[in-house]
Amino acid sequence: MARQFFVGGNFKMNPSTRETKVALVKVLNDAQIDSSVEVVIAPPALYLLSLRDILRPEIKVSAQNCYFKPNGAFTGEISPAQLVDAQIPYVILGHSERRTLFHETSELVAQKTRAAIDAGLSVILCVGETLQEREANKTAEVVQAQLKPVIEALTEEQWSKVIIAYEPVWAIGTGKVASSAQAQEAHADIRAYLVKAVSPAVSANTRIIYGGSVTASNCKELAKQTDVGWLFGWRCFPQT
Ligand code: 3PY
Repeated sequence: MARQFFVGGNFKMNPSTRETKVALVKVLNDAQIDSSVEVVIAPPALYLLSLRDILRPEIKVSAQNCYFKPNGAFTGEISPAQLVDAQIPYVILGHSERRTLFHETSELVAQKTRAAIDAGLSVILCVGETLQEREANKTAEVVQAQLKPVIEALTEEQWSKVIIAYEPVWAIGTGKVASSAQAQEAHADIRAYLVKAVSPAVSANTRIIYGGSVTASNCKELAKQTDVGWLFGWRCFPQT
């Protein structure tokens, strides 16, 4: 099965005005998009519904996070069932900003991933190592430890709903980008791990994208190596 090329945009906690949002939507709605590419943008929760309604239909909308419970007394959280009910097809889980700033463990990320997929969402699952871990040659070990609880939580069939985003922490918000060779090596290690830990079919079919300081100028080179797409952070969008 050919893996569909994926381009995602993670807005993080941006934009901060409605005018900026409107300008951004215009850019996206006017853009030339190859019909073979899946395009997904992840705005703050506040804008999910309005963007879903004003973006052209082939651009999908993703939440940036969700909880694992379907409803209840969880102030500030959104449930997978609520996202599905609002016709939001994707959620980003395990972003390094959530792992570090909000202390999300890999076990919690796995629990959320399972709940999201059970509810009917697709998940952009972020993994990646810190600079210290890379320098200690621990990239594969760290990424595998992040993936392991997810592997334990999901059935083999559920992997068709997962896109793995390899996002080295040292390349998030720093302007430092992994070289295409570094990204390719990490992606190849993830695929090799999936062969052993899940199955050869899941390894072959799962999309693995790169995120971390991707820009219009470096994305072509990254795409040549990694074959499956990228996730842009907010700073790469036109910030009018
Ligand atoms: C970045 O590019 O900074 C990201 O965090 C993408 O998710």
